[in-house]
Amino acid sequence: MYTAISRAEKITSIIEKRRPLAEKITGVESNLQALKSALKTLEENRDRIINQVDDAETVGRLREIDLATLQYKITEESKKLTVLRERFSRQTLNIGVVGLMGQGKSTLLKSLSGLTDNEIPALEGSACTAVRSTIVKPRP
Ligand SMILES: Nc1nc2c(ncn2[C@@H]2O[C@H](COP(=O)(O)OP(=O)(O)OP(=O)(O)O)[C@@H](O)[C@H]2O)c(=O)[nH]1
Ligand SMILES: [Mg+2]
Repeated sequence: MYTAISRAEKITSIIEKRRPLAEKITGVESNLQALKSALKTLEENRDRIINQVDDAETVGRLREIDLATLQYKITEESKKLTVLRERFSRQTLNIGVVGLMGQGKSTLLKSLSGLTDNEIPALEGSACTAVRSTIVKPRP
C-alpha cells in the first residue's frame, strides 16, 4: 500500500514539475507574438517609405532588409514551442516501450506501474502482448 501511494505522489510531482516549464513557454510565446507583430508594423512602414522615397540607393537598402524571413522563423519556432507547451501541460505520464518479442517490455511496465499480470500480462512462452497496447490508469 505504501509503495502505491508513493508512486502516485511521484507521478503527481513529475506532472507538477512540468507546469513552470509550460508557463515559461507561454511567456516566450507571447514575446514572440509581440515581436512578430512589431516586425509586421516595421515591414508596413518600410513598404510605405519605399513608395515615398526617390533615392534609388535608399530604396535598395530598405528592400534588402529581410523582414519576411525573420517573421517566418518566428512562426516556425512558435509552432515548435506550442508542441512543447502541450507536452508539458499533459496530465499524464506517457511511457512508450518498444522491443523485440519477449524482451521484457511488459515486465518493465509492470515494475514501473505496480500493476499485475491481470492488467499487463508478462508471461513465459510465445508472443504474449503481441499488439500495440495502451494501458491507462485513471487518476483517483
Ligand atoms: N531473466 C529475466 N527474465 C525476464 C526479464 N524481464 C522479463 N523476463 C521474462 O521474460 C518473459 C517475457 O517477458 P515480457 O515482459 O512478457 O516480454 P514482452 O517484451 O512484453 O513480450 P511480448 O509482449 O510478447 O512482446 C517473461 O517470462 C518474463 O518473466 C529479465 O529482466 N530477466
Ligand atoms: Mg508484452
